[in-house]
Amino acid sequence: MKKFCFFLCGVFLLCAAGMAQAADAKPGKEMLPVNRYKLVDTFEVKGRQGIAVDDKYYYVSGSKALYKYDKKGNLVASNENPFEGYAIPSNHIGDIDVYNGEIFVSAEWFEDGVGKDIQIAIHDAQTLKFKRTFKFEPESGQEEVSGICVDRDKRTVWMSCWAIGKESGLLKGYSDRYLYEYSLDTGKFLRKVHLAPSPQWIQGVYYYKGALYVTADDGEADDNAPDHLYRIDISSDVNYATVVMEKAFTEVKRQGEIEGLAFDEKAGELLVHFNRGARIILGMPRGFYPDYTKEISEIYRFKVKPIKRK
Ligand SMILES: [Ca+2]
Ligand SMILES: [Ca+2]
Repeated sequence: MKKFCFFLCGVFLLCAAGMAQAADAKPGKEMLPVNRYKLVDTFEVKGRQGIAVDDKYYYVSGSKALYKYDKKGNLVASNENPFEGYAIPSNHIGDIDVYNGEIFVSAEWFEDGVGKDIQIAIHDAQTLKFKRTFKFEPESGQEEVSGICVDRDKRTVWMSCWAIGKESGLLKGYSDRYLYEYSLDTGKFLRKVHLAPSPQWIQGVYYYKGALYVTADDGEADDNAPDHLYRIDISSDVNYATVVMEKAFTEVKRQGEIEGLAFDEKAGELLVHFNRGARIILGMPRGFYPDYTKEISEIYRFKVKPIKRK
């Protein structure tokens, strides 16, 4: 009995020491934000989905349209019939990217929170017209697409997912837990990366300086809760990745729906697309909040400043 008591005391002391150590432990550098983001300004756009940027222009996607703005915010081109030439009917465009004169469009048929028939379409950045298709691999298991981006260093294409599809039989209303990677040159599906933890309602994905960044519409507008930017380390070739919260968007004019994102490397800016004013149910606008008679879509520009840590 005595021996057993000593054993219990020993176990208790070991646990207490372990807990004290855990309480003292500080998160490693890799679990902290790498940048500060200072709001520069905002400008209103047509289109409620995504944002892409090259040296001269901003590109904005609506659910059924593509728009092009100069860097002063003037509309210079639009394509309000973007699905012309698509092989399968489509009614929804998510976040977009532009690379080497081509716009990468993630498209699908989207209804009441469920997506199907994912298509990756490449549009000409000059005319905004459909140019060619980038093959989607159904074996990847991806059932919905909310955003697409190009990893300029590794020459791969990444896709994000907003919700788990109806087919999976899993809990609807949560983001898929994966990001999906393809070869830019061959179009071959390479891997899916499991996110830990997985942000809820991912709206866009962008590659910037060795990491992926995703925007998540995880703040409930009715509770005035902010949405977030997360950073994902994809430097190794494994099929899982750690997710770090990079920023909470507390400075928006009214909490609403975060959408796509892009980094303007030349200007050193983060661009984030936000919608406000409309009530969103299952990913679709249904009526307005008081004081709003229409939904307002805006691009927020933030100056990016790297945080120096020892
Ligand atoms: Ca979206
Ligand atoms: Ca939100």
